[in-house]
Amino acid sequence: MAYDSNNIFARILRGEIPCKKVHEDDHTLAFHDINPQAPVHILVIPKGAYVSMNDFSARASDAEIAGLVRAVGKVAEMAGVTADGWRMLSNIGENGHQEVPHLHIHIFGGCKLGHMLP
Ligand code: DGP
Repeated sequence: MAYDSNNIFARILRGEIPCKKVHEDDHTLAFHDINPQAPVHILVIPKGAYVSMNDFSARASDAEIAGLVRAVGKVAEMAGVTADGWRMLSNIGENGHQEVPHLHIHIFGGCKLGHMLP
């Protein structure tokens, strides 16, 4: 799937749409989900133009991959969920119910999360 540079997260990255920012560094931006599904629900996105883990895993540089993983860990720590446990999730494509076609990692926490089975 080709990257659509007008997707909502691309527009957030360009500052065209506001977000409740949690963290930003060279490779990533993290912000609160507009429709939280848990007391903590934060999205971490790479700044690069990647649709999903499909192309990120294939095309991203080692620095971008490390940057995203480090940012997810840092944001979880900042959100105060590491001691009690949390969940990271990335929906991919149609079967994965991905709505926004820019790679994003969901961070859920702050309560006992339900089991997630297909
Ligand atoms: P999904 O693509 O299904 O993994 O989920 C997309 C998530 O993005 C969904 O939880 C809602 C969130 N979202 C959609 N539009 C916006 C927006 O404009 N701002 C923020 N902060 N979150 C959004």
